[in-house]
Amino acid sequence: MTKKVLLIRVYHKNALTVFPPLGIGSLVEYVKERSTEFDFDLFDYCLDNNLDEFIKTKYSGIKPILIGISTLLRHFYLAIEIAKRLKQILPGVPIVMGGAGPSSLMDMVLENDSVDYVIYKDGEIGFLKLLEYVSRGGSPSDVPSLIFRSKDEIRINEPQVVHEEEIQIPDFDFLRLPEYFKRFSHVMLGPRKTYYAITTRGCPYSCIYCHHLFGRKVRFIPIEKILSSFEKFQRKYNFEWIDFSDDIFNIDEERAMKIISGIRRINRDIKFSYPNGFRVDIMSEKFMDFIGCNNTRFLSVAIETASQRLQNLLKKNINLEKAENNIRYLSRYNIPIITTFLFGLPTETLNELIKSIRFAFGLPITYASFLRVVPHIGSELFEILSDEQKRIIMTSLKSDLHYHNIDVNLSNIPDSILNVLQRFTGPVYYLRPRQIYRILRDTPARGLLQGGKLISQIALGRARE
Ligand code: B12
Ligand code: SF4
Repeated sequence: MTKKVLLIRVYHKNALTVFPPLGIGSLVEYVKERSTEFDFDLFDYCLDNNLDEFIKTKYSGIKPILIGISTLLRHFYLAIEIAKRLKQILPGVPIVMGGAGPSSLMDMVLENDSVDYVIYKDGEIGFLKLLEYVSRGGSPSDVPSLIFRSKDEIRINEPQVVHEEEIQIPDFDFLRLPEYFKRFSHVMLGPRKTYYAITTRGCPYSCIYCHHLFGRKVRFIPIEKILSSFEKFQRKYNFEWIDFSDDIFNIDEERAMKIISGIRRINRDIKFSYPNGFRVDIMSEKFMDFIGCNNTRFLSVAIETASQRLQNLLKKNINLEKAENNIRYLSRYNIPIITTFLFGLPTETLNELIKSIRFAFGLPITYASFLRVVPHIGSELFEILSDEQKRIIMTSLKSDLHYHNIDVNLSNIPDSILNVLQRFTGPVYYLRPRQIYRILRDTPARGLLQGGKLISQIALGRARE
């Protein structure tokens, strides 16, 4: 008899931007490749409403052997509430948490009695071994990447990363992909019939505000696997867009070009978007010409600051001159480009912030985001906070911690000035005739209408991202 496993993807209700839970999808496929013993149910807070009802329907007279909860740090407080509720309605069923949030908090997660286990960083190998352990017995010490209670102490097992050949692509039917077609995965793009791809794990850079979730060695999923999965679902759903959300999709340009060509051989007209980012200062002209001629319809590049001093301090180390030259080069293709800038960086001066704003205003791009830097626990940036600042961040984990409402200012700029600049830079940026013209020129009408509505909501502070 198959053993039931309940998986829960935590997210806010009313979130504007939603994304299929690719992490859960990869875990399930990894286990299914190796065992027919387990049967998975998914409750996805982006799509589903009533957990109690769901459990009543799926688990009358039967219990799952394990509940797995996936959460980002931002939704951790919700994940804990959900775990507490599950302990009431499914008493005795062990609960494991995984994902970027628990991987940052590590053993702190187990300060909550309602969670029994954490699996940190890559989840695949640890998750399969944990399923085997809860269903057949053995020792938790043999489960890689596991954090667990043992008598009076909390034990952290060594992590084990999955080999690049063994990373599985999600079954998008299990993730109910068509229900995501009606939603926004990015504020600027609107609802789209999109296939979601992540083709690598890991990033070689060392930005101090990052979690380095998958380590610094880049693992490349075999191209044939990426293309065959795309082809299979393309036949079924006839996608209009493909999003690549790799940390840095252009880390290996030759490979990136092979993937793009392969996708276009399967669907010539598909539109490409890269919402999670390209590293713009490493692009060659050949690569920029290639993406310029291959249906690129959205490209995100993170600049963060126009101060070279702060680039070095952040260990982002973007070569600003090359970045600017490459953005200007790309602009000949009228690709909608979005760049991000972070406000309130450690030791940032008013002059440096104004330099960043002027830099953003001068770039030939379509969109710019001006966000407050959030020192997330688990990042190097968090370690430079004062005890009081750490306390504020830890307290805000009990509610909502976001780029738009952070109370920690690490810069040398007074709070009042920083807040005013953060609130008004976006609206001033978008209300310039030049910017309105670019948006009209570069963005498809549907995205523009919806994007405009959302930008104004965000500017007025009413929307949640
Ligand atoms: C796509 C994406 C998004 C999507 C949605 C992500 C989601 N999962 O729901 C969108 C665009 C909405 C988004 C938004 C944000 N994101 Co984001 N995002 C990503 C990105 C690029 C890919 C996520 C992904 O699918 N990865 C691939 C899968 C395979 O990995 P995974 O989900 O982590 O799953 C693996 C393990 O974590 C684990 N696992 C996951 N779940 C579970 C559950 C169990 C039970 C177990 C055992 C294991 C397990 O196993 C999986 C396989 O190994 C990551 C960067 C990255 N490389 O992962 C950032 C990342 C997750 N985002 C991050 C951040 C900071 C944000 C924002 C706060 C940024 C913002 N601008 O506001 C928002 C918050 C979301 C919100 N609306 O409130 C951080 C996470 C920080 C943290 N510790 O929580 C990341 C890691 C980026 C980084 N480099 O720091 N994001
Ligand atoms: S480039 Fe992105 S993924 Fe890589 S270290 Fe910096 S923030 Fe993290």
